[in-house]
Amino acid sequence: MTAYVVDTSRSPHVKLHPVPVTAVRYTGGFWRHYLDITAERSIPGLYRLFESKGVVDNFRRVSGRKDCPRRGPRYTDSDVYKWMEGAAYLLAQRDVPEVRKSFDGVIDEIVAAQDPDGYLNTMYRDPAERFTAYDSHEFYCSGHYFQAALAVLRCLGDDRAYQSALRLADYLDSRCGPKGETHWASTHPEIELALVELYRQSGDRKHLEFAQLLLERLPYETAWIPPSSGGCQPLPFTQRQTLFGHAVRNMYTAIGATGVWSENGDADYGRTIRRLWNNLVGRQIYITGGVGSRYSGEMIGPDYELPNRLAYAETCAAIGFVLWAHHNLLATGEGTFADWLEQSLYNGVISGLALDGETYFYQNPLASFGDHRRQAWYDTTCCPTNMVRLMASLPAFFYSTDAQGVYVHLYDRNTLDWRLEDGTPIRLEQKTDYPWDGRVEITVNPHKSVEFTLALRVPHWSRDAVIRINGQPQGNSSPESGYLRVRRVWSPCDRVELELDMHVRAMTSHPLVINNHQRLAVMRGPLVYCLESVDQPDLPVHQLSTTSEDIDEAVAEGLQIAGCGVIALRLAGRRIASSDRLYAPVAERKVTDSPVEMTAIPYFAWANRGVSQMTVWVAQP
Ligand code: FUB
Ligand code: ZN
Repeated sequence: MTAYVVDTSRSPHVKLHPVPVTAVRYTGGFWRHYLDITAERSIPGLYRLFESKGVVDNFRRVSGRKDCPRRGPRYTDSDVYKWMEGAAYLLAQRDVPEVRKSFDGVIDEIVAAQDPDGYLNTMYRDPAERFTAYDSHEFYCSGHYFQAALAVLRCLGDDRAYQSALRLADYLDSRCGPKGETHWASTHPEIELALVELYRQSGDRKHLEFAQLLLERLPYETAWIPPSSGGCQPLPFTQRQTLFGHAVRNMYTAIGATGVWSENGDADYGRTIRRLWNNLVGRQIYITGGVGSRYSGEMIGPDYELPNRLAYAETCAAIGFVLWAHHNLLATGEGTFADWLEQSLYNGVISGLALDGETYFYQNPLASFGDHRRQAWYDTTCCPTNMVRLMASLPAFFYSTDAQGVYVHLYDRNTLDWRLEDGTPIRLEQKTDYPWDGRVEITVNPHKSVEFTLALRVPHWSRDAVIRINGQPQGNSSPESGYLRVRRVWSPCDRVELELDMHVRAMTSHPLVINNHQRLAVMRGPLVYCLESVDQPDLPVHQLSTTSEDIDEAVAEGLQIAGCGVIALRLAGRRIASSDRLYAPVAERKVTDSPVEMTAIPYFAWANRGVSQMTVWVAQP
């Protein structure tokens, strides 16, 4: 069994093949911190909360092991499944006895709650209730169960959940699939992407056909959820012109569609995926990689509607975007997908998790007046459980292979132990202080000399990239589709040095993003920066301005935030002040700004030092 998160290793219409989560071992660096807090705090902590909130008891109630009322929203089974998926990735990498115990127990509780006909859901207990309730989330929960079961099988070789997932899939297919009599649509998508992955494991084409059917089937009118109330557009996937409506549902739909495209190469799917992606990254996404501008309907709004303080930007939506980017990257091999994956991951995703791993954001606004803080638990706790499964599976996102060699998509300290596609074993050792520093050193260690291509991603923001091999600068090679490709005979201990340009960038928005009119944001490498009140105690962050010249002169300096070292930026600016009248004719307005020094910190690290105000977009004078 190979511990793949997404197994495109035999998909006919993909450019890149995945590496398993167990092939990459962190040796320090940025992401090891996230794996550590996930292992030590988030995963065990969430399980304890599940028990105290009765979420696992829901399964015990169904199996008759406990007499108790059902608790939590109708989709809360999915939280246990996402936790189980994350725990499987974690346990494949390290032993955490408390997690192992809960994990073994919870699989047993879930399997015991499955009905003899294969149906599994703790909410709808009377068979007559199945596939009748408005926005029931039965497919959504089932999809998360399939994903969890695959992770348990692939990471740990334990097939208890997988066998039960196959029984559930058979049941759903016989009732609601192409030959079933129940027309039940996937109003909260998720099952589509999971069915594609189930097909990849089982080889049974019916799972893929069911996924495609659900991407094209619409609910009956009475079951329709309008976008403004948390639904997607009333159109089959390939007829959608832009992403509009519930952000998470749209992201999961899109991942399922890329999965179908990767398997059958359907050109309509390919065109739609590109159209929707281009519009999303060209007109609808936050600079943080957050997705979803409106609280109402938790939705992606129209083009250029990107409020800052009222951004919804649900953590699950950013995670969904990262997963979609990853699927698109595997399908196409194009670096732009890895660039966006990285931008969202380092900003709008991990802002969702406190640096101590104990609390989570549900919404990730780009400005706050001090009214936004992370919580350990939400009644709808989709974001925390999504976060832990992503953090535990992240090692699988760093590298992939094709017939020519190995791709390096993300930079951090780690070791890859894997093989070329002809079976030759290969080890890469990465050393870097990325994202704080743009120097990356990779030691290539094949067992014996072997020719292959090493493709190193050069992010779009790096104006220059210098590459040296065994100390020798390489000529003017420019990146192709985002990657510098070095083909040679590699020998044990060959050393590659890559230097990315980490200059501080002053960023603007398209002028139609009216909330950011006359405002600048600061980026360095993949990181978006923000001003947080904690760092400028005497200055109100919403009354500061800066210029692109000030940003060009910003000075990087180390800062500790909640015990974690980050690079902060010291930059010059102004405190906005004016003659007192709220409204005045233009000619009478006197502006009396005074110069100040301010400190910007990485956006992901805000709200870790108590209640604070914050802004990403800073006024220009
Ligand atoms: O409906 C299940 C989850 O709850 C959605 O994915 C989130 O947006 C939240 O509404
Ligand atoms: Zn969520």
